[in-house]
Amino acid sequence: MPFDTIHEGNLKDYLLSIPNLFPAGADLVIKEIGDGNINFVYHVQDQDSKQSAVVKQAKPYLRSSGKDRKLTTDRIRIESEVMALEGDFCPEQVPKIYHQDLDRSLFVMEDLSDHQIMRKGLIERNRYPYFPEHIGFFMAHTLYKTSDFALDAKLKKEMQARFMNPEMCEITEKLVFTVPYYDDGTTSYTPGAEEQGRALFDDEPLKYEVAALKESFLTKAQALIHGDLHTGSLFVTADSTKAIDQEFSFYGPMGFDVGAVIGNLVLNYAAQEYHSRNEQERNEYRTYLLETIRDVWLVFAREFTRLWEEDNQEITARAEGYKENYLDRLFKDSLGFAGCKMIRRIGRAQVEDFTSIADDNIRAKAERLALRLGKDIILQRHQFQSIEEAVELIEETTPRVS
Ligand code: SR1
Ligand code: MG
Repeated sequence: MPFDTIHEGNLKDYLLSIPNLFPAGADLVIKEIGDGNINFVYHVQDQDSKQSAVVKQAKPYLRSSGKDRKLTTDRIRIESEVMALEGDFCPEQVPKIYHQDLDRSLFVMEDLSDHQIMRKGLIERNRYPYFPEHIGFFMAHTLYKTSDFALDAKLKKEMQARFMNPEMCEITEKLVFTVPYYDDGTTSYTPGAEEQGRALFDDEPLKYEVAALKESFLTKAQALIHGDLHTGSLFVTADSTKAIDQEFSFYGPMGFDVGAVIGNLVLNYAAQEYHSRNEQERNEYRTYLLETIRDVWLVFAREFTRLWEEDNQEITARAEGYKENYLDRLFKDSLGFAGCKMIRRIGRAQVEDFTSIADDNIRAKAERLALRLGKDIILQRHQFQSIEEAVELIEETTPRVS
């Protein structure tokens, strides 16, 4: 069966032909559940045993743009291999993989229906007390353990070659670092946020900083990064966190993952302009988000430091002050990328935190706040000595945006 013939109608026979996946003759009910831009995702459940799984298939094009927008199916190999590797480091933080079929560009994984996409959970103002521990641990282990500090330099370069991901990187290079700052006529803004959005095209100090951050994304092969670790790529419950959607993974700057998590928490902070029902609720939830941002960084830095001290293969990394300097640069990179990840979501590639805002005036105010915070974080990050200083900037700037 050629891979492009897989669809809701014939997936059942395909799945039943895979040994040890479902019981022979199982009564499988299949539903397409994917609402992402890129791939096709199906939920499968055996009606008798209630056993379930999720199938993800990459077609040779971008789902949201149709067959004319070609896109390599190698992304499914990268996603499933990175997910498996991350599962070796952090088994609690990724879905289990049951089956991989690269001829059909698909894999079958654990069903996480008992989890919720974190972006939706934050919109509902849910709290996730274990999230900083989970995500800080996940990022420290996946990033450190694929870096030159943990791997032999030749093995690391082999990994780098295995996870080259030029077509997916190109999407990020364009949408995160270029489109928001260079008018190509494709970006439209919410009325009321247009002036601030378009002002980016002429903001030379900001464009200078973003150029340096893009250079870092293009050239800094520090670790095998997730590459798209926003709150829509995280499945959560009150006490569980799982990272999905590793299709953008490649050897890049560690701060891009840390920044994605921080930046998307700040986006939700801005969108609480609407999602909180009154000022007290807004203040309380925003305080929770800021504490979460602080703890994400602190747990990440603690765990990364512990891994470095326990096992660093790179003898030159023992030079006095080098570890502290590395972490400081990583901190500032993370903040810079956080700002870029915020700004890119206002205008072209929008997210539900804002699209779900029914009142145009409030949405515009929330978007102006997101743009301002993204810009200030990028420009001021060099001065920050601690995550608390970045959090203070967010707190102080918020009332100034009307
Ligand atoms: C065309 S894909 C748009 C965005 O969705 C993904 O989650 C990535 O963030 C990508 O930039
Ligand atoms: Mg995705």
